[in-house]
Amino acid sequence: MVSQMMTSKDSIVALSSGRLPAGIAVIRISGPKTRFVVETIAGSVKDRFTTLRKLRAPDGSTIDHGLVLFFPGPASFTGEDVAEFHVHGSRAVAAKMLETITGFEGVRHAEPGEFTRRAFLNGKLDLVETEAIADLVNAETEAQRRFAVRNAEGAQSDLYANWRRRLIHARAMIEAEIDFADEEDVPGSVSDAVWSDVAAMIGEIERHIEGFKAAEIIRDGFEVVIVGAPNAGKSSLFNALAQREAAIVTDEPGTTRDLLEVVMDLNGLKVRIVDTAGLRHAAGKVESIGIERARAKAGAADLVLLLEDMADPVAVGDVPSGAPLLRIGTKADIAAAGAGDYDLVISSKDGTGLDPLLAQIGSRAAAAVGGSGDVLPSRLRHVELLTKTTGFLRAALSGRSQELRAEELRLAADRLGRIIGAVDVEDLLDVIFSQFCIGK
Ligand SMILES: Nc1nc2c(ncn2[C@@H]2O[C@H](COP(=O)(O)OP(=O)(O)O)[C@@H](O)[C@H]2O)c(=O)[nH]1
Ligand SMILES: [Mg+2]
Repeated sequence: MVSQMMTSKDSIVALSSGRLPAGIAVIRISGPKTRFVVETIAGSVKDRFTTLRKLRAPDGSTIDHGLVLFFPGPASFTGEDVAEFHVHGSRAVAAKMLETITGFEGVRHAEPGEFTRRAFLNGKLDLVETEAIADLVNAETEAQRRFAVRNAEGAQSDLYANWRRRLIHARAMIEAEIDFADEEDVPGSVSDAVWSDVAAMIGEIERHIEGFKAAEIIRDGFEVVIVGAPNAGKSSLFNALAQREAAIVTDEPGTTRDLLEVVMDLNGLKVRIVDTAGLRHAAGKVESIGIERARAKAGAADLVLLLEDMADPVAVGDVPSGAPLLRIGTKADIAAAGAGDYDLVISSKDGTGLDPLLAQIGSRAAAAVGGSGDVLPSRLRHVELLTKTTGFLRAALSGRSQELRAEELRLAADRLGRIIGAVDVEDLLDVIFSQFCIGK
């Protein structure tokens, strides 16, 4: 909370671009000292224009030549005066720039997420939008980028703000009815319409909450778990998909004892492939733990690949899984054709069937994340508050008096307000902004 109190006075500076050395480093500064720092280092520059300047330390020596941009507040990212210096991306230049700038009275290094935090505190972004910016900065796949950019533009916030407006309106109608209850001609149909809208909203919110699973898959990846008997060819498939020797392959049963994971990008979706210990009974202590882990992993997977050596099929019994399961016959290069009942037949050795398998995984992953235009809750935080919202809405529907029911509506709207940061979120800020890197 100390940083909170320093916020309005201090100017902050950070290296906002990535790891050095790089072609260019971007050093960003925000706060009341910004203009003075820019004018001292680069001379005066035209607002919002890019200017190439010699950048000088206060002792007059040249630090570098670079581009300077100055954005006067409040029309800037943080809402304060903001400047950027684009300099040569060496560690020495960046270090000298940071040292020089923090040498000014009232300027210090920024904390993680502090630029964005100021943007939030100055009303430039709501909380959901700041979270989306964190996601955008961290996006690795095309699906993550699309999802994050839509929310950074306000798609998710708009949804919550609309629900909240509807609830505030509903409560106003109910309170009006309470106030005018004595009068003869208050139409009962007003509150009927309000309560049917509230009931509809519960359904809308619950459908939206169901989308969290899809959001998790976009963010954390679609998890594909490979299971089967020892020597079924699991690690060989895993390596073929990873396109490297990530797992040890031998003809000795029980080689893989722990979970191994590779991350792939399939058509812009993050997919995690997990190799597991072979399922069998006669196993030593370490291997048994591995088998337990394999079963647990399969139980929580988004897709299970059950491998069977077509040349030497071994039954593995039940595979615990709530997820769809693909039965895959392996070692097609040495097994007789048409050996059994499989969804797909592969050979990790000669590559047979691997493209169709990848296509299957890709289309199942795409189906799991649903339509690309859906607005989804992007954080567990949102789901928790949405669940509380529907709880209050249900209480409102069944409340004993109009007064109590209006109060439940207030509590519900308040929870939606907490999601976007419209009400009382001081306690959430440190948690949320700790997700950011320095310089953002
Ligand atoms: N001919 C052939 N042998 C395979 C194939 N996949 C795996 N193997 C062999 O089967 C044995 C067990 O493979 P591995 O991937 O370690 O099986 P895991 O125990 O299920 O992980 C090794 O000797 C592999 O070389 C395949 O597609 N064709
Ligand atoms: Mg293995």
